Amino acid sequence: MSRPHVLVVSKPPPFFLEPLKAAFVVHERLHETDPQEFSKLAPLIRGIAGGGESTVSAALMAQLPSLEMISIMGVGYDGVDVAAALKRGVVVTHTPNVLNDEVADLAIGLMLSVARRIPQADQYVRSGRWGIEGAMPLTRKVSGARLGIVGLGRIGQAIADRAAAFDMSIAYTARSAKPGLNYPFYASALALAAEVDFLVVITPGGAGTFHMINAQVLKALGPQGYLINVARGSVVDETALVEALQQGVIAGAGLDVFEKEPHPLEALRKLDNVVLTPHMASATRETRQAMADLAVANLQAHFAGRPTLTPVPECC
Ligand code: NAP
Ligand code: 8YV
Repeated sequence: MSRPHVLVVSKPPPFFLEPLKAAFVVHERLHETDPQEFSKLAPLIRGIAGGGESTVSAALMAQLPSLEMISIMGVGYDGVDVAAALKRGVVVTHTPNVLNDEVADLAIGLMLSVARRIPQADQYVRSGRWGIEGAMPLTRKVSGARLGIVGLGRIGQAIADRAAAFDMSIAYTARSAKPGLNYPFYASALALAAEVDFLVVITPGGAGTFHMINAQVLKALGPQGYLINVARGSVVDETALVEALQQGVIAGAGLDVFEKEPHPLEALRKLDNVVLTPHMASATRETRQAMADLAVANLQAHFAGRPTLTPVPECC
């Protein structure tokens, strides 16, 4: 049987691209690189493969009459118009769970980095300031502090598990309370922010969470409070965040994601009370390999007539 044609909409790492090429006829970003050729081949394309930050619009899907499935290498799929896909019976898959540890590790890493000023301490030693000025100013204790988690899903729970080992008290907000989990639930990010020292954001992006962390929430977090965002840039009003950081409304922020990637606001990049990482929470060789394997396995299952392993839930 002939190999199914798959349009790749991201710039995939070799360990994702190579198995795709072995199993399918791959068209790498043909819709962008050669629209004329793309319109000729579009009727043949049965699958789309992309990453967590990929955009798969209803307009793109409309050009693909044979499209059957979209496989995302990432747990977030806010760039995919899932409603449009499901409406025409296109299956959408993602890669949940295999990256929980990695993203939770980075959330804790950012929390420690910003509170203990690890990047600044590194610079202090490298630049020779230690030898000239003596000890660095004191930093902020993390162990035993109050942690608020915005989004207690798969990754949120992995963050809570790690924070428990730091003797942190844990509270959370989500769309609904989790009866099986013994942490206090707050009905909103605003109510939660007022009660914690560290607010970690780990919800999906998209319309439902757009600018959920706004000026009011930051004010509630307060001048001793830290914001950590490992979710999506869209969840935080970045302009309000910059203002809060500049004016001491909050103490600091650790950010892996930004409203405009890969070009975060210059004002944010200039601040001393932030630690910034380039959307790399899942980016270890081990975890990206596991994500790629799952994304390929989903495509293979579908085209072999089997159910996919990790379809996105139909509800959200
Ligand atoms: P998940 O298991 O679906 O958990 C999402 C959590 O967010 C759930 O607790 C959910 O509440 C909550 N939530 C959803 N919409 C909400 C809203 N409007 N208000 C309040 N809470 C809301 O997802 P996950 O696997 O933990 O992943 C979470 C997200 O992390 C991904 O979607 C992705 O955007 C991001 N992420 C980022 C990176 C990175 O590289 N920085 C890597 C991986 C993932 P309910 O439980 O009540 O539904
Ligand atoms: C990756 C992510 O940046 O899983 C997600 O939602 O944001 C990250 O793991 C990306 O998806 C890699 O393709």
